[in-house]
Amino acid sequence: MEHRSGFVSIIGKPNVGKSTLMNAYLGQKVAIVSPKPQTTRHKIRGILTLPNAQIIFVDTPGIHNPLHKLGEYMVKTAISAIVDADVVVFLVDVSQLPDDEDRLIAQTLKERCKSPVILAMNKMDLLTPDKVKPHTEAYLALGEFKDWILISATTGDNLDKLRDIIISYLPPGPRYYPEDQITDVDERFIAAELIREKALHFLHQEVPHSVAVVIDEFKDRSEDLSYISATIFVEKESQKAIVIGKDGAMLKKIGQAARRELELILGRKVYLELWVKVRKRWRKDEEELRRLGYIAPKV
Ligand SMILES: Nc1nc2c(ncn2[C@@H]2O[C@H](COP(=O)(O)OP(=O)(O)OP(=O)(O)O)[C@@H](O)[C@H]2O)c(=O)[nH]1
Ligand SMILES: [Mg+2]
Repeated sequence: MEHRSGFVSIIGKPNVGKSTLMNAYLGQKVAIVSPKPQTTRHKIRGILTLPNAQIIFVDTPGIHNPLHKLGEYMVKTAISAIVDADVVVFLVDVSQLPDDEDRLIAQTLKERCKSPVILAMNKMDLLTPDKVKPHTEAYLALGEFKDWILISATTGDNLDKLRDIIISYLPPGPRYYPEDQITDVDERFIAAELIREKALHFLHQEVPHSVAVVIDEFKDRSEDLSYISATIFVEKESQKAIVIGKDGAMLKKIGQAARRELELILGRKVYLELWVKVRKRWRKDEEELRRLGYIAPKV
């Protein structure tokens, strides 16, 4: 069979499992995951190389009604991934009925997407039998889809079938990336994201959403030891106190968890130093956003 390749954007509202799905296909955590919505903030490519095809997945921020400039950046980023895609996977949480955000995305796809759209109904492991029919029908009514399937990104159910459907809609093409490359992001990005993931995990309410992480220094001290210094930015002094915790206990927890996982991913020892700083209302400030690495694509 002819070799196929292309960009497959995973589009959906926050928290439906887009990053979990991409990681499942790659067999490795490339994009961070959390039970809190609006975890992913950037486009992240994950490359799946098979004998007959190369799928370049593009994980995207959840599309939502933005409340601040960071949210606007995230939605623009996701929409730019719709425009650039060869195939779009519209991911929904089938354990719930569609809501306004799902309808907004379906409408956006209708207006802006020229490529085939596959509806993937995720979290089927949470779907009770009585809800299968009403829920699948409600999602199918949202738009025109080339194909649709029920999946579970966490149990792996039907992921092979979805992969084959995706490949059947990819154009013929070469391998764009070497077969051993699984992402386009570098170790600095992964380190910053993992620190943010642990902050999301340990912090609550508004605090995790106010966190941005910047790597200040990333040096290989020897073949088996890296030195990483990073700053966690928050929006208020009160949040800074929470992130540091009593006698630095919270910062220590975040640092230890991040270091452990970084060592696994990088395959070497990591010396991690964390700092906490306040950048007042950075999520609402264009200039601050740019400084923190959120540079909006044109769409
Ligand atoms: N039960 C169940 N949980 C899932 C499934 N897929 C993802 N999850 C969980 O759903 C939550 C959100 O997953 P993410 O992958 O971070 O969701 P996302 O769509 O990338 O979210 P944003 O980045 O915020 O847009 C996590 O707690 C996942 O473990 C699934 O198939 N079944
Ligand atoms: Mg995500």
